[in-house]
Amino acid sequence: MTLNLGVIGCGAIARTHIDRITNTIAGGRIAGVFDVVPEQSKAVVAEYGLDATIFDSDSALIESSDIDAVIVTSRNDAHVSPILQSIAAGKCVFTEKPLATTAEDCKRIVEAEVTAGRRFVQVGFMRRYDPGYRQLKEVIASGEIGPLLLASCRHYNAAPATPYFGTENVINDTFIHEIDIMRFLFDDTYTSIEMRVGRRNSLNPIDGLQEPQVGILETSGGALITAELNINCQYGYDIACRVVGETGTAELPRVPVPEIRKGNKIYEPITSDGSLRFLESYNLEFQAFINSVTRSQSPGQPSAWDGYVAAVTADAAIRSLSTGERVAIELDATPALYSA
Ligand code: NAD
Ligand code: ISE
Repeated sequence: MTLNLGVIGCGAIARTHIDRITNTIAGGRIAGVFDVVPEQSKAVVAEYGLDATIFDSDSALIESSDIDAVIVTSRNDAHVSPILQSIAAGKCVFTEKPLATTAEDCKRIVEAEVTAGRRFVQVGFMRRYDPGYRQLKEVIASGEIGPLLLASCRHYNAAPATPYFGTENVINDTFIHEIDIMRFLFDDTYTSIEMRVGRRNSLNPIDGLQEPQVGILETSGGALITAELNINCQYGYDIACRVVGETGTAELPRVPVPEIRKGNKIYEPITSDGSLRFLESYNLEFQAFINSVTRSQSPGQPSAWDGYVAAVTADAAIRSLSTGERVAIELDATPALYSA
């Protein structure tokens, strides 16, 4: 069986997902597309030679009997409505991160699933599928480095993802990846977060965008996780993570690239394109989504609950940025739907 997928939001990341579903992974095809800018929908159909309907609204796509499941790749602040509509229509939905830009909106999605009595949503925290992070998780779970004490993360982008990137987006668009993956690695909840802003990079092109930022997360077990968020680093898409246990440390493996020797230098190239850095992770997360939905199962992890927890943490981080203080993180009790 081939799963007929409908894409809502046909921008940069949608193109990469349409490409992987059409040309790389198995079991799905793009059967419909919608974008508020009609030229965007037309362009992806032409670029990828799709046999797909161009819908004139997200509702028409979601309700169409030709669409089995939905992919939401619109901008961050446009995710909630198509996700809620998909749940109401009884269709599974893969949404890019963040689930929504506030915890309040994420909670509406969680409540819709709880009322429906099943999970429909998979959130695009693709690092959970990254082979490097998976290896790190295995090292931690094996007990080889002992109980975790500390972690440090680097999340650098060569330049901001959009011309309208704001100070809060450093948290709810960028840092949100570490917020999710470190909770996954530590297998623990967060109790507090503190944010600081560093000296402005003179090459930062956006007025009012306050970064680089540093975040300090504390887990309920008392471990501390620091993250450097630097989205004007100029030189490439650079992700690093080191965890420190009681008897040793473990680091995210570097991406294997050729070592170049030239002009009295030895160096390794680094891409500025995040969709290349995490290529395999995106392929694996989509294959997991397609496989589970095809088998009439709820989609795989990360769930809407994971999206909600990340948003509660991001909201607290944004409050810390404005108050300059450490902010406590408080979660609702986990509904039974997400505890398995
Ligand atoms: P983009 O600006 O290139 O594309 C967004 C598209 O959404 C545009 O074509 C826009 O016209 C369309 N759009 C806006 N509002 C819409 C609406 N209400 N309904 C339908 N379409 C609408 O942005 P992008 O870089 O492709 O990012 C899209 C999403 O993917 C964001 O949520 C972003 O956070 C996420 N993303 C995730 C990763 C990752 O690593 N997982 C990487 C990049 C982007
Ligand atoms: C973008 O939306 C992503 O999700 C990338 O992985 C991240 O590095 C970048 O900062 C975001 O803008």
